[in-house]
Amino acid sequence: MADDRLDGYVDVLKDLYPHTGNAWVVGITGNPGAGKSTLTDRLIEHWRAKGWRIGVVAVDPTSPFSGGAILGDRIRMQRHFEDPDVFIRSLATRGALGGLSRSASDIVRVLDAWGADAVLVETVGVGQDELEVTRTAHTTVVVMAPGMGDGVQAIKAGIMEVADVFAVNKADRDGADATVRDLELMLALGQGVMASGPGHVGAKVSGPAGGGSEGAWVPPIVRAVATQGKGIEELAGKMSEHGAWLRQSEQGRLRLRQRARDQLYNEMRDALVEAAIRDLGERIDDMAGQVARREVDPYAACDAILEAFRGK
Ligand SMILES: Nc1nc2c(ncn2[C@@H]2O[C@H](COP(=O)(O)OP(=O)(O)O)[C@@H](O)[C@H]2O)c(=O)[nH]1
Ligand SMILES: [Mg+2]
Repeated sequence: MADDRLDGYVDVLKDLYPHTGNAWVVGITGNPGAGKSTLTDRLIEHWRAKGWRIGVVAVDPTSPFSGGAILGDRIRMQRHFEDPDVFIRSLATRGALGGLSRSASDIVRVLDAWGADAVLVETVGVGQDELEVTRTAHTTVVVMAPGMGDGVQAIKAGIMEVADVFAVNKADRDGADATVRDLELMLALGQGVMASGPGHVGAKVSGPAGGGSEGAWVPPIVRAVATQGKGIEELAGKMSEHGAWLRQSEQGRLRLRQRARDQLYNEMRDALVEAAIRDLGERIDDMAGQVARREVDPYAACDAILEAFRGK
């Protein structure tokens, strides 16, 4: 129901809110086929063994009609469906009011209130909407796999930005070393380490820079073979380190504040548009007609609507 944003449901979210704030929200993103669902399944297994309660939101708008990818996700995580302490929700529809990220973050809140210790959000790292979804996460893992055009060139700039941990999955295949090297190089360039020579690269690319809790976070790179459960322990460990960094370091806390602000902006954007439509619906329709006839440009139309809305 949260993904439909039915009437009255904001009230439900409000009631739930005091019960939220305990879940660690983890984003798992990357190209289709990289192994996100298989890794998610392994991470569920890993954390269930510690007695954690787990929520999963699988967002895959790439196949809204066939449901193909979602079906695949379900199969990948099937063994956890019977477990009462694992709740898995698929979200395939694009174009819901407020978009995917709002729907996803609403469901995350519901799972948080349900008592999840961790909520995993699996999302395809392709479009803006999907990247937006990862902004709801505390810790985001970008999953790459060798030999599927996942070379560094193929990494969207936006994806680099959201990565807290890199998982180079399918390390049983040729090319994993090259993928790791490419990533290390790219991270080094991003950190400006190249200025002091490539010899520093290896040292830099692991955990919080400088070892102190106040430093910037440098995304570690973990190799994994999700199908064999290899590298999961290390991956989960690095993810936990990131979670701790968020809570304990100055920069981490700053990130948490930015995340809260982003979420507020999202909520405001939707609420403001809805309020304007409620108050000025006809006027906006009229403006849209004028824009369609090219009697007015959309910028001027927007200014006029804002003006009218402010005057309310
Ligand atoms: N060889 C190999 N195949 C894997 C590995 N992890 C996943 N796969 C396979 O890759 C395919 C896509 O995996 P899936 O988890 O659905 O990827 P997603 O689209 O990113 O969620 C499936 O056939 C998996 O069995 C791995 O570590 N090694
Ligand atoms: Mg998947």
